[in-house]
Amino acid sequence: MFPKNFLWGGAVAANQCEGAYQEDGKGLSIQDVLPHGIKGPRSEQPTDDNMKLVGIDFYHRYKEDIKLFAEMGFKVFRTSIAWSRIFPHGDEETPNEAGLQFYDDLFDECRKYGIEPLVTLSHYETPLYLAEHYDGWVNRDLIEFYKRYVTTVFNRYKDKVKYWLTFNEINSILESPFMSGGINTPKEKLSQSDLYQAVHHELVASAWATKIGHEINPDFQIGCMILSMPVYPLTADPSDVLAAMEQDHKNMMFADVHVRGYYPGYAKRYMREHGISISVTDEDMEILKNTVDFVSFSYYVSVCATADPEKNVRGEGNLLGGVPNPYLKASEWGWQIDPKGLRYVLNTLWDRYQKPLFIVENGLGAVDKLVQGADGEWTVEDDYRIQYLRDHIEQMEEAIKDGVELMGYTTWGCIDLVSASTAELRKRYGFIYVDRNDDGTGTLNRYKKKSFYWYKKVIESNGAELD
Ligand code: BGP
Repeated sequence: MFPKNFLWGGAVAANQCEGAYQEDGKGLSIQDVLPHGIKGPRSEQPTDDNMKLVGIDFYHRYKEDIKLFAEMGFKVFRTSIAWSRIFPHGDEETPNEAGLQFYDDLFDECRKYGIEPLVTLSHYETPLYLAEHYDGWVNRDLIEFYKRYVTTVFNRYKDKVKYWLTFNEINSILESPFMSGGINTPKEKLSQSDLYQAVHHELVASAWATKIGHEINPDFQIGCMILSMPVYPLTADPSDVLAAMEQDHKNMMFADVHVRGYYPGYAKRYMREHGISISVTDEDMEILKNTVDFVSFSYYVSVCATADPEKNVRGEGNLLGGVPNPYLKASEWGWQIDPKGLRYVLNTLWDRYQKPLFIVENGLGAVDKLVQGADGEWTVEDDYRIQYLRDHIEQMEEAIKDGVELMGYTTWGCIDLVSASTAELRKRYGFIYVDRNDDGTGTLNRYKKKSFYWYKKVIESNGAELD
């Protein structure tokens, strides 16, 4: 049984759906020069083959889309604020009023239907200027710029938004320094010390956001957001078990600092033994003690780890990868599907922290086919998506029975949008089909998929009816 006030809903990110990349004073973000996601080189300038420049035109069509979310019964809608709409370069003293107004209107529209906004402050969309002129989060100055930005939006939306996330999938910076941390230095030239310095700056900035947010409105609920990915030992060999533990530590460090307020011993050891030296001030250590109200995470895949170098091959997967699991099937993009892993993650995080948990991303990226139904309406028969989501919701319910405190569930890409990793539109996650293709064609019209009606029933019955 799901708790009475369970927050059912869906999630998107500004850069993957809004488009309007130069409208109303918006500055460029790093996404505007990433036409191929993390799979290809960045461009010097925005180019027409970059599907994010138009996205799904959410900037102009959000009213129509929120209405559809309301029709499904959403209690919560997760989106991000594009930092470069508010501070176009990121280092200005004063914000861009037109950018602020857009989010006022968007949050008002959500509230009109009783939908609670859940807002990510930084979702892979650092202003490009900060990347090019400061090397992104490697530079300590970004802490001040971020503080100014979050103070501005917290003050502005303090009566409209209650739930906030500081950085999307903060641990992904280890794998994708440019997309996740706005770090311009090419990955192969970036030293581990600089990388971990950037990590530290983000962790400090995140704690600042929690402190500032609670001062502005004590009712704010502020969470961290981790890319969660269970790491299983490939075999029962104790060396594999330890390899799994060590790989897991790299990710858990981020949640540990957010929840406990200090670096765990294993992280200090890792840095020591890898010649990583970072500068940390006394003030930083104090600020880190501002811990989060809840722990949110994305969940798509699990991976395996092994101590045997010959078996240590990397499979496909959500930004951070690992050794494929021989027991699991994969999506069309090679992401291994593991609903039981969700119950495992929920239990692990709950046992570790005893903090409320929030699943803020989960879903299946698939190729969809628009067909005409018996009633003449265009739709997508996405039974595979329904199956995927049902299997995961069942495991959420198991975890709740285990005693886990779960606040809510926002499926990823509740409306089709541009993929983060591949920048494709044909990798669709939505309950709502958007007629837009990777060659830039399409009417941008919206169509309800079969899963739209299914999810509506799930929400209506508070998770009791999953068939
Ligand atoms: C997460 C990101 C999202 C989202 C999702 C699906 O890593 O937080 O922004 O896109 O994964 O990934 P993709 O779009 O690559 O299929």
